[in-house]
Amino acid sequence: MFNAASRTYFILAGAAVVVGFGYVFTTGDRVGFTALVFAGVTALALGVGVFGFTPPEPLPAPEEPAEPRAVDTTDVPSPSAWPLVGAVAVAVLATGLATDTSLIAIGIVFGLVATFAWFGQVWREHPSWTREMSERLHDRFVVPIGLPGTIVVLAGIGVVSLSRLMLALSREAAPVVGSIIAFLILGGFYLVSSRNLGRRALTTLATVSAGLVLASGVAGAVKGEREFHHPEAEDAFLLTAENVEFDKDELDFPAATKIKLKFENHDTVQHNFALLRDEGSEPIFRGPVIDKGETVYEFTTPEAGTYYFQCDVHPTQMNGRVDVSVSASEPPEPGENVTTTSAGSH
Ligand SMILES: [Cu+2]
Repeated sequence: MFNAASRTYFILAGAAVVVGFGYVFTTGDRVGFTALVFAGVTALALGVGVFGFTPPEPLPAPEEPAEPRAVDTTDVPSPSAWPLVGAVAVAVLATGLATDTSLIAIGIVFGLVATFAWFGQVWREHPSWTREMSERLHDRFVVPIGLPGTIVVLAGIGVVSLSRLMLALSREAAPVVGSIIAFLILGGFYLVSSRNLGRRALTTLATVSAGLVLASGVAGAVKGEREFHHPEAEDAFLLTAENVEFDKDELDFPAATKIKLKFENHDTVQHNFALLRDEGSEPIFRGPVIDKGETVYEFTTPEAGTYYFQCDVHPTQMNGRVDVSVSASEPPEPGENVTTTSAGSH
């Protein structure tokens, strides 16, 4: 029924979507856009729920007050924490869609757990539920499947979250934070094993730690990964193809040396690099043709001398001279490879 609550949710949903589109067109930031659209979809779902499940607004009171009626309360469900877990699942899923695929999986797992647990609670509260059924379910499902499954899922969430956190930290900070977390885990186990903590305290502790791990993982995923040195690109000679041209018309290689040539193709057409004795002769080394992207060619240079290089796809447009000499310098320093800065580009 249309009432104040459902109207509010529908208005919120529309506003979130409009603001989301305005936001993405002005800033180009897709993370905020996804979050706003998800907020809108959630508000829409809540609005539909309220619309479908609330009774019509009461009619104006009649002249004579009606006889008070006894209200049947047997079917009212008891309070449950599972809708809250479901909300967390939706939030994680939304963050995952905007940032990181692994978070999508975590959100889906959380959502499934919340759904089944919620249904389970409703089932157990039904009058037909007996103690005998409870024990059978416990023996045949909870202990052999539910418990190990939950442990594996929780451990997996912890591992993924921690890996996102570690990838976002700098190379210097990661071992420190890792050690602190390891000591915290050890300390936690020591507390649990040495003291007689109540079940409720343990549950609270586990929930808070899981929440912290997940939150730091989400924060790490949003922050992005630090840049890494790619060992195969280190000490490599560089050659770039753009607009059907090489960026160099002369290459200097050391003689009779195994070298790496990092080849970047910025075009949508295919290119390669081939080393020839002379124009038109059989290639000494022929690199596989690549699409847009990059590759690292590895080959051993010939004896000192002057050689020729070309792209086999465009031999007349893309070619140059290769000087192979005994005294040729080492490859240039890869200037842009910085190891420790974080890439907070999202
Ligand atoms: Cu080419």
